[in-house]
Amino acid sequence: MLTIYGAMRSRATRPIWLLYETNTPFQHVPVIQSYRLPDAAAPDAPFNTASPDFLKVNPQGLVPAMLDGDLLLTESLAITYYLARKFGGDLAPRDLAEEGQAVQWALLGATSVETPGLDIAQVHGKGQAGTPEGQAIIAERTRALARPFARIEAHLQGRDWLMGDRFTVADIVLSECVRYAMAQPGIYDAWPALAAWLARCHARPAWVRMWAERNAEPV
Ligand SMILES: N[C@@H](CCC(=O)N[C@@H](CS)C(=O)NCC(=O)O)C(=O)O
Repeated sequence: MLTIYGAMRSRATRPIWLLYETNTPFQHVPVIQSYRLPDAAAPDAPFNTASPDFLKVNPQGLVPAMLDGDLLLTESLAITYYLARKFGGDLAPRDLAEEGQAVQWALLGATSVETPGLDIAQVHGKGQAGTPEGQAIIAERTRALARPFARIEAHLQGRDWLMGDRFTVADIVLSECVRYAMAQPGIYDAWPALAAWLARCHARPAWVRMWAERNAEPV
């Protein structure tokens, strides 16, 4: 059976959201990041990214990972695109132009949005947003987000979704990167079309389901 490895508080949310959109059955193995555990090697530690049995699946020790029959995929964006192609119907690119756009939005998310967004999320997660150090990180990362956000904002003028006048896998993978910064009040204020698009993504029942499960998982 199709298996997704990865706790809900990880990039596993990307393929899982896609699978919820498509009502695709799968086995979920909620492998937790080893750094979230006090002692990942303890005999009673939960299945984690440093567990020998998980390293047999992904020697890189990262989640998500996917097994579909004999096919192992790592990298959340590759997994999500594969699943869109296999199960997604119109969620997948329809032609070569959409293929190019889909890859473009995924790479923009991975290379320009994800890291600054995660840094902002971490500052908030550690309760450091009010400290001078935290504020400096947030200010710098907010500046880094301005250029990719400007690109998304311009593209979304007069559009509800990133490509093809329909919700697609591109919206899933990019919005999952864009949301990392959402703990920062006002972060999207300069980008109203981006903010409205993110709200549309977050109104999807499959995202709401994924998010509830993600929030139910202990930090
Ligand atoms: N580029 C990879 C990044 C994977 C990654 O960093 N996963 C994190 C959780 S979101 C992880 O497994 N960390 C465990 C560790 O660093 O030990 C992807 O998109 O799948």
